[in-house]
Amino acid sequence: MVIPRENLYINEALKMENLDVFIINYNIEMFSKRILNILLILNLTSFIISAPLSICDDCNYLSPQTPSPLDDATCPNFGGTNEPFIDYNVVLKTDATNFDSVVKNHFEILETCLQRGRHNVHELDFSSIKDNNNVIFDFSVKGMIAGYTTKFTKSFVENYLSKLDDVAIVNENKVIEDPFENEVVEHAPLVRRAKRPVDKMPNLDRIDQENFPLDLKYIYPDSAGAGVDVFVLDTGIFLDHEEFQGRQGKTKVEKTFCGNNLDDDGHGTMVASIVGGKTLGVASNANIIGVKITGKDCPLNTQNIINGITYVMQQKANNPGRKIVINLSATSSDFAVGEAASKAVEAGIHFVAGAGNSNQNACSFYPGKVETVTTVAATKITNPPNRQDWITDFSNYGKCVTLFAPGENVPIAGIGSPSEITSGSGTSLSTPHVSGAIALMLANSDLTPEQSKEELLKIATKDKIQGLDFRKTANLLLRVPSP
Ligand SMILES: [Ca+2]
Repeated sequence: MVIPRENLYINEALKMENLDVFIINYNIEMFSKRILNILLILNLTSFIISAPLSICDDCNYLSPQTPSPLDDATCPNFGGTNEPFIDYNVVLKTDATNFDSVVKNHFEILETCLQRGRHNVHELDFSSIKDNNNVIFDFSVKGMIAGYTTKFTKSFVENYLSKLDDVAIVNENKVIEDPFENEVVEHAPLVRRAKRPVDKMPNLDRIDQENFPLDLKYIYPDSAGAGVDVFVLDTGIFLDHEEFQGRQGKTKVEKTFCGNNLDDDGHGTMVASIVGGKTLGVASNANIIGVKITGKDCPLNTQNIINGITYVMQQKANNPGRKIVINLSATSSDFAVGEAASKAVEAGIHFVAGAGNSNQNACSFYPGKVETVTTVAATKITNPPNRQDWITDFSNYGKCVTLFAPGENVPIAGIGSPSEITSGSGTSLSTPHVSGAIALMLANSDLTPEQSKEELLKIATKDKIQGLDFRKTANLLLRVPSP
């Protein structure tokens, strides 16, 4: 028999010698709890703290377990002077109803207490900042995401900031070691599509047909991604390259979080050339918009990935009608990157991310782990006469992978000269195939991110990829929409 909880309480009480005292305490305790509930509903927690309630011995539950949002009466102690200040990325807990008030309260107190200037990173000219120590880098986008990067001591974060009700994530800003690890770029020049047989580009040839043999054609809708903006969050783009000249779609580097907007690394240029290069690209009429988040002298860190993502969200907020795809070929272990990506998708941005190149479970990396993000692993196409699709040796795998696209020996634009074409391998190169494919879809539709992902899965080539026995992954290979 199940004894109702209240009865059990009373039965136990009956065993006690001083029944009256117990019942009185019990009633006062219940009364106090009710008062507490009412106060919590009214958000009058300051009253609880100041009101002397000594009517019971164990009143711990009356003290809020976490501090309420930054108290504007007194500035918190930001930590001892001996402790180093470290950069943290903070994402606030907001929803549609409380966005403005959370942002206002939190930032006002930060600015007042820290005596630091707050700058909107999406409008900020970073070269104008002389002293990072005294800046709050605000990456909020109204109604979509609220957060910032600034310096705190570790003990302040652990003991105070991380416990605030309005803080969703506070993670140390870490440099991502070797963000494009294991990627190989060959410097043996290839010949351009216009001047050579298509059999030198099996990657494009493969993604428009189900079965081998390759038909030496790459067939796609005539609109070729026109009117769609693919933001390439990367190292910038070598705009003088012939792949980006004379296209219908425009190519530009619109924003940099890393000094000048030149691609001194080559990674962004090769990714952009697969998205929409004139001869090498999947969607040769799409607009390609570079956002530089890393470069030779600018190591990739969480902050810059978030800055890049939220920058694109701001563009979507400015013009909700824009059809926007984000291509992020880098991975991070920081949940904050996943949160930013998730919010971007909620804002209507189609988000395509690389699975990573470490032959591990893709679920270990953000933003690929985020369910609404389209996460791309890499295949290779074996040589004739026995052509097959295989998962590459380096590709990450597992249930967080949405689908595969070619990612080994892919022809790409180089930064050595305006005509340099080389080849490269990595999920960084399979990812832009999918970004281009989504641009092809969006040029002729108004699909939501959820719908474009569904459509990708629907039209994908099924069960052709070899080598998945020990790296269980959905056997789906990119197929671009038919004309
Ligand atoms: Ca073909």
